[in-house]
Amino acid sequence: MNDTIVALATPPGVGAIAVIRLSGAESIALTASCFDGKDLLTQKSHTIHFGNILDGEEIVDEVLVSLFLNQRSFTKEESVEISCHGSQYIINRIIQLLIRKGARLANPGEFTQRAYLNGRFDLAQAEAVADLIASENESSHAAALNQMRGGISKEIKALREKLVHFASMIELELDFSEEDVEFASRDELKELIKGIDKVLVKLIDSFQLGNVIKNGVPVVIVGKPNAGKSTLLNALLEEEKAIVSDIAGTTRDTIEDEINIGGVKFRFIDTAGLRETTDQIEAIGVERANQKMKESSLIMYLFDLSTEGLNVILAQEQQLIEMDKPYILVGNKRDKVESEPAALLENEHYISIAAKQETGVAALKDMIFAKSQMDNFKTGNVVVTNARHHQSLVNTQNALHDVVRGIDNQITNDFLAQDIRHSLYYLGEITGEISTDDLLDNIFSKFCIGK
Ligand SMILES: Nc1nc2c(ncn2[C@@H]2O[C@H](COP(=O)(O)OP(=O)(O)OP(=O)(O)O)[C@@H](O)[C@H]2O)c(=O)[nH]1
Ligand SMILES: [Mg+2]
Repeated sequence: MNDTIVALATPPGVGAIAVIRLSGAESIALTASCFDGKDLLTQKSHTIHFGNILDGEEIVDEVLVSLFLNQRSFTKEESVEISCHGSQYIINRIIQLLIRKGARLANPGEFTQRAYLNGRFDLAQAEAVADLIASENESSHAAALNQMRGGISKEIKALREKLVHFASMIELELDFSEEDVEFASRDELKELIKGIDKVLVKLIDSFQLGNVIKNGVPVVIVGKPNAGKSTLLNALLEEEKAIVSDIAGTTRDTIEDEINIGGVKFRFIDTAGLRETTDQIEAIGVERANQKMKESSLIMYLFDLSTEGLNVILAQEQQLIEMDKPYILVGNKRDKVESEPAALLENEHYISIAAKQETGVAALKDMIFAKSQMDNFKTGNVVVTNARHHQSLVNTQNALHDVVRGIDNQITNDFLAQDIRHSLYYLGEITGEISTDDLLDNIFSKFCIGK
C-alpha cells in the first residue's frame, strides 16, 4: 500500500494555478528527480521551494513545491504538493513525468482512504470529507463539518462501549455455565438497551432531516389548472423554467429545481393542475402530483383569488390538515381582486401574492423557511446524513430488539451473547471498527480522483 500515488488535487480545467499531490514513501525522491531547485531530500517538513520541473533538459513549468514529511500530512504519509500553472497541458505533462519516474495514478478517494487506514480519522469522518467537499450551502456544510469533527462517531462509540461491557459479562457467564451465576443483571441490560434505543431513535429520525439537508427540502406546489403554479415556480427560481400559459392543463409532468433560502437548500416541485381529467397523459401527471404531495416536507396549495370560492379553499385546507404535513395556503393573482376574504386573512397558514408581478414572493420565502422548521438543525445536534449509517443504525436497533425478546423468552446465554454481538457489529460498521474490503472500496470509489 505504500507505493507513491499522484493526482491533480484541484478541479480539472484552466485556472491560475493547479495543485498536483503525491503521497507515499517516494514522494519527495520522485519530485526531486525532476526538480532543479534546492535538494528536496535534505529539507524540513512544511517548507516551500521554488524551482523548475524538468523533463530531461526541457523546462516544463516554474513551480512551488511544498513538503510534508512522514506522519505530518493529510494522509499521514510522506507527501508533496506541486503548485504549477493551471494549464491542462502542463498538468498532464507533470503527472505523466512523475508516473514515468515511478509514481502511480491515484484511485478515486485514495488519499482519504490512506488517511483513514493510517488512523487519521474513522470511517464516518472520512465519509464526511466527501460531504464537506460537496457541501453547497450553510446547512450541508454545518452537518458535514460536525461529522468530520466526530459528531456521530462520538455518540456511536459511547453506545458501543456500554454494550461491550455487557457482552463481556455475558460471555464470562458462559465460562461459568456449570455454576448458574449471573454477572450481568438482565434488568440492567434491558434498562441499558432502552437507553440506547432512545439515542438510536433520535439518530434514525435525524436522517430525514439529514437527507433533506443534502438533497434539499422538498416543497410541492399544487392547485387547480391555471392557478399560476408554474408562474410561481419561475418567480421563486428567478428564471423561466416552466411553461406558463392561460390554457388549463399546461403543465403535464412535474418540474423541479432548487434554490437557497436562509442557507438551506429547498427543492420546489411544480405539478400538473389537480382536476378530474379524461386526458391520459394529464391523468398520469395528476397522479404524480398526488405522489409528490406524499413525499414532500411542505405543501403549498395555490389558488386563484379571483375565481376560487372560499368553500372550496376551506375544503381543500381540511384535506391538507388530514395529510398532517406543514402547508401554506397561497392566494394568487392578488392584483385581480379588490379585497381578500376575512376568514383567510385571519388564517396563520395564509399568504397572498401576485406571482406574475412577483409581489409577495419574498414574504412567501420567509414563510416557507419558517414552516419547514429548518432552523432546528442549527442547534448543533448530531444529524445523520449518510444512508449507509442510517442502515447500520436500523440494523443495530433490530438486533437490540432481538436481545430484549431473548431476555424475555429466557433464551440461553450463548444466543443472547450472539444477539449482542450482532448489534455491536452494526454499530462498528459506522465508524469502521468493523469493515470489509468491499465496504471500503464501495465508499471510497464514490470520491473523485485526487481526494
Ligand atoms: N393577473 C395575474 N395573472 C397571473 C398571475 N399568476 C399567473 N397568472 C396567469 O395565469 C395563467 C396560468 O398560469 P400558469 O402558471 O401556467 O398556471 P398553472 O397553475 O401552472 O397551470 P397548469 O400548468 O395548467 O396547471 C397564465 O396566463 C399566467 O400569466 C398573477 O399573479 N396575476
Ligand atoms: Mg403549470
